[in-house]
Amino acid sequence: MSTASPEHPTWWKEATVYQIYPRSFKDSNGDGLGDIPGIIEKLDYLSTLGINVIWLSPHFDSPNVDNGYDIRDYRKVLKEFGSMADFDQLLSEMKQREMRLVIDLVVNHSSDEHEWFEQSRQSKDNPYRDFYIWRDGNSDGGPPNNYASFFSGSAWSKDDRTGQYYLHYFADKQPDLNWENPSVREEVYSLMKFWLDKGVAGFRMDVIPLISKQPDMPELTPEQLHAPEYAYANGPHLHDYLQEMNREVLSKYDVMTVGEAFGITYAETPALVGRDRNELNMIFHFDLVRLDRDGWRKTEWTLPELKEINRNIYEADYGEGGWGTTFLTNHDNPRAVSHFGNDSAEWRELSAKALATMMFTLKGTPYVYQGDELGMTNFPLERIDDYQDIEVKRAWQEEVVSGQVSAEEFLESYAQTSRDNARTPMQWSAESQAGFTTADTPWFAVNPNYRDINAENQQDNPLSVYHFYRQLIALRRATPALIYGDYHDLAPQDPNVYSYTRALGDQHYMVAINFTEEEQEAALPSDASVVGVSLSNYPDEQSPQQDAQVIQLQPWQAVVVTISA
Ligand code: ISL
Ligand code: CA
Repeated sequence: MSTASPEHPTWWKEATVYQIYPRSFKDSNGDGLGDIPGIIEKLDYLSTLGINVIWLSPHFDSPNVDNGYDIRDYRKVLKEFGSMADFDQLLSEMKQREMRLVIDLVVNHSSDEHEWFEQSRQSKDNPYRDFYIWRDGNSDGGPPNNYASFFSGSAWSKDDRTGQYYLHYFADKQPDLNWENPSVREEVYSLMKFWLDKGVAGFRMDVIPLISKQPDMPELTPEQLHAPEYAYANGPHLHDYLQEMNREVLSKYDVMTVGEAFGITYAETPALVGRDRNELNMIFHFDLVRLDRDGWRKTEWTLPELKEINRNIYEADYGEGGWGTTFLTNHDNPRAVSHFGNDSAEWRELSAKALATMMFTLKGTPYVYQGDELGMTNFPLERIDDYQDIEVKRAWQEEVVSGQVSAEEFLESYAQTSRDNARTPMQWSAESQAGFTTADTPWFAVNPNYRDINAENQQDNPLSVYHFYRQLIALRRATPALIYGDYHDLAPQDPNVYSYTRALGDQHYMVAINFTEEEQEAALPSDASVVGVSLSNYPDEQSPQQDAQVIQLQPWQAVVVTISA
């Protein structure tokens, strides 16, 4: 059977990426903190799963104010994570398993303990002064304008030594680098080459749309302040910088790049990922993972809203021959099964498999966040002391301690949305501390449900979430239509079932996913019928029959079927 061959087959379009948050993945030396030798111990686990690309969250020297997204030395491995020899060992062990390593490029800002900032803050005429963004205060001595930090408070901090303010979109210990300064750009390109020459296969680029600042930095309006990323992103030189980075560095290597497109609208997307743009290969949009957010407040979401977001994303990502990503969570979001599924004992496994079916059969390169392949859930966050994340602790000060919001409302919302939900240690076994560490107190508490939910009791169970992920990864890899095929939503307004087709040449697939605890049905495209069942999260006797005109779906049932054209 001849299937149309995809126009631009590429390894990073066919890959399955697995995100590792190193401090919570595996501790090899009993200090309670994950490390690189621990990752090496688990490469076979990932290889069996079918992973061929790892995105490693920052592994660099850092004071860990924002768990490594505050880099003190871009060429040094955080000592608690191991040595450069460990990093080189990880690379070579991955190469032996035909795995590629993508690392995190965090160059919108550095740590304030970076040598560049230590120099820059010394004096106004220090050679490194313009590595960062310094401004005089306004006429009554306050900050230069009303820019807000994503971690609460002003985005400006006054430095007593020179009396000027410096810009930091995140914590005050994460000063923004001044990309208008060619020396900053040269340093970034040089550090990128340092890691690429070691054999790294690309970069995930942290908040990359923020690197070009609006030159006059106007005051923000109240609605801009509600989501300042849109005012901060897409400055006048963003594309100049990315095209220069491509010319100077990326074009010289066979690498992949994925931009964290915080603050980028759909309309601005083709300029970043269009095939002939020579900027980024793909980006993360946040509309889907944040569709039930109003600032820090949790709101409700509906399936038609989720489908509409995907429609907009596909139009934006693929309009000019670009590419995209598909993901349900990461280290900044709650666990997928708790967020979009049903993490009760009755429905957790089924809904985790259903969500995975959606992720692996939608368009774009899939990104699995560590632990979601086990159906790991949110952590029972009850008190503010349960939280570790700087974002929550600073919001608590600004919202609750200031008296604006009740502790109950704040905690009720953050328990569902907090980044900490995804940062608890990986659950490897039912042993103490889930086999993550031999230490009595890991850096962050293990989820108490680790005895039920862990890798060990799933690896030997063919019906586990882990094995269902393994089957989905294999199915996608073997099916060009699921990678390169067209996408058509069969029922955009259906509030209970997500059903769509993927087609390439004469390969026609239909995916139907029941997002409810009741039986539902999914209509096939007119005059089509079921030819075969590729995958179902229910046992065979409840899978769609051949020649079916309508697919009956059990609660949280997900099916991938081949259909007649
Ligand atoms: O949306 C957010 C702000 O409220 C956060 O999820 C996050 O700050 C944003 O998505 C940008 O994330 C990236 O940059 C941050 C770091 O804290 C995040 O971990 C990183 O993914 C600053 O480097
Ligand atoms: Ca350790």
